[in-house]
Amino acid sequence: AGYNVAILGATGAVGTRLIEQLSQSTIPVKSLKLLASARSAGQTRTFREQAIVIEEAQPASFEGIDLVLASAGGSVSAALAPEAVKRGAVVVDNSSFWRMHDDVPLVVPEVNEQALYEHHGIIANPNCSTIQMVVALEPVRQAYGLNQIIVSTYQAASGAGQTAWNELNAEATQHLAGETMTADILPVKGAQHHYPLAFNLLPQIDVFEEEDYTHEEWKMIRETKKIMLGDKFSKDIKVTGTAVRVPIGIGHGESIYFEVSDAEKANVAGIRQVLSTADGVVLQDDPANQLYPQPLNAEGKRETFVGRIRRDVENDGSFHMWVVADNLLKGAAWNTVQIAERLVALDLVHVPANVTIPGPKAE
Ligand code: A2P
Ligand code: 11C
Repeated sequence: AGYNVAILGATGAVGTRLIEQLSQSTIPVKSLKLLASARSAGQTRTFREQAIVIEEAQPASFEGIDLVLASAGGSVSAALAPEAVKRGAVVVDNSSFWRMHDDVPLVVPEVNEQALYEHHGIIANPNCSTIQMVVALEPVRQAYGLNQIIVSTYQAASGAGQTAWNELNAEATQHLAGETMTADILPVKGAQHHYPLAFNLLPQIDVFEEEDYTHEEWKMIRETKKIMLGDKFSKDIKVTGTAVRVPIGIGHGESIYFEVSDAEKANVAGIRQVLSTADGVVLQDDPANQLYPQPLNAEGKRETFVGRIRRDVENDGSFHMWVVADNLLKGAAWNTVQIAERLVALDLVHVPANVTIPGPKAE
């Protein structure tokens, strides 16, 4: 009994944690295949005390595989996820490539697990900053309704991958040694200009798109609507925000302003009560004792931490909160493995007969 599992992108910042989270999960793993680029083929990684040799990912790698956990970037997922599905594997994908496809559920188990029943072989894991926001806000929406969300993010360097995180550390060392900081990656690979992140803040995550919003900001808008409302263009909740890169390694922070629908019923004590029992949430909200979420304390944890809940003193029915999570765990590897655990529990680890396998189509 058990599943033949493959991890695609097994050497990356997220892939490394996929191996770890899978080893700690309840999923019965019959065999595990570790896939990456040709550059890593031949290296080994350990899973449940067993050494596994990394192989170069190719379409044929997915023969006999039941479940793929992927985090190798959009272009790799675009090419290889349909190849895996064709061979009968269900793919849980971390890249942004499939998220907005109509046949691809975009899932945060605490919020919209039921969307898993609609899968056609590929399930998308949302963007890290979206995941922690909807984990914190869905219980509020269930209790009081939501009209509007305005978020400002404080995002760690590891969100942009291991190389960006290395760049931040190198810049900090350079600066403290009195040297000029060199930047080649952030704010985004391939951009015309690169700026140091150390001792700095960069109000640009990913490329600029329509209305001068960045791709990260559009992701937070569209993904939030798809996850909470099932429609990426819904107007039922207004969502907007500003995404900022901050000079830390792990742990995204978010300052969230939200307006509830039922202003008469909602108050701070009620919101705290709702969040104190919400799935996947840890309430850390005690100003008198200086208790509030911090990235250093969230690192390595699966939960989303919420604090600084308070009313907006000018707008009735509006509130503020501060939300922190480990972007590589709840934001990526843990949410992916959690989706896989739910697929196993619901007996959904099979490609339904007669479905259209999603063809490559940009998000
Ligand atoms: P590799 O280490 O062999 O390049 P990160 O997001 O931290 O940069 O990690 C990206 C992951 O995607 C790595 O595991 C990387 O493997 C993998 N990857 C990159 N290109 C390919 C490819 N063409 N085929 C398979 N895996 C790839
Ligand atoms: C960041 N949120 O922090 C991005 C990384 O769509 O999965 C996640 C990219 C994604 O840079």
